[in-house]
Amino acid sequence: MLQGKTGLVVGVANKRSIAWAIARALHAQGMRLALTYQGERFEGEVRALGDTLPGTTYLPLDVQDDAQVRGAADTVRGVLGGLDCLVHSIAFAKREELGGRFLDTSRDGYRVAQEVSAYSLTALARACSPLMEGREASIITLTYLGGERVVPNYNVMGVAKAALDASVRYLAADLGPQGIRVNAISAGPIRTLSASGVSGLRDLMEVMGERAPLRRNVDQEDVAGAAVFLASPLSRGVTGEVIHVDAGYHVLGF
Ligand code: NAP
Ligand code: 1JT
Repeated sequence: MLQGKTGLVVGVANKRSIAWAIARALHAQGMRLALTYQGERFEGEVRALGDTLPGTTYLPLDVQDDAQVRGAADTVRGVLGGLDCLVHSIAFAKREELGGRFLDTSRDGYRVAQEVSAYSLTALARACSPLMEGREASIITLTYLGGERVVPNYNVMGVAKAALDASVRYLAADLGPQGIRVNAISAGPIRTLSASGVSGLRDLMEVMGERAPLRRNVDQEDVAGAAVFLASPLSRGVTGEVIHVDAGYHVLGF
């Protein structure tokens, strides 16, 4: 379904990363990929994973560095030519902000969560959009219910996800005329590096699995399926949307 298309996937840290499941699923449909790694610390891990997907290229990207964002787009132009798909699967907040009261969020904790988790989508979309023009391209980001409703402990990340969700709508309006679609996948809780060590996540997942309409939790492959849909022409009429891949949990009002 994605033969001859190219994709830039941002947010692979290890084999449990949602971005890694998405990369595998896009590659399985024929997409040629560029994967990014944040600093040399993660280069080996990302290359070891990516080398199982023939044709993959690698580039360093810390989204807090404008020069690296521009550099990533330049590298993609050089290596892949144009770009059909951008997957944004990154978020960051200081551990001490993911607990206690949102009321106690520090100025710096608020700034860094917004910068890495929300502003980075706009920065990447701006850098990559010239490579995406006239190709029915697709931008996909990952969000969480904590941006729409109060989820205990999610705190400053919830406010960052609310900004991310709104950014999807404004970017969809800006980039629609160039044929570029922008959508988010709202995933249910999944045990990944980011989610590990988050207090209360185990209980939250247990409750979700029992109460969600599908009576189960979701995994990385569930999310990857929706990403293939959003990357493919099957979703050509969809933009500015948040698709919930959460076993239906978000529809509950009790
Ligand atoms: P993950 O494997 O830890 O992925 C998070 C990624 O963000 C890592 O690759 C991390 O890179 C990257 N990152 C953080 N700061 C960065 C920066 N300054 N520059 C570049 N990359 C940076 O966890 P994940 O669960 O797959 O998270 C992916 C996305 O899914 C996030 O947006 C998250 O909010 C969202 N999501 C997750 C869940 C869940 O329950 N797991 C649910 C809904 C939505 P390094 O590790 O190299 O720092
Ligand atoms: C980050 C972290 C972003 C954990 C994340 C995330 N997006 C989803 N999760 C999982 C999660 C986290 C909490 C939660 C429910 C789900 C941690 C590092 C920073 C970025 O609370 C109930 C806290």
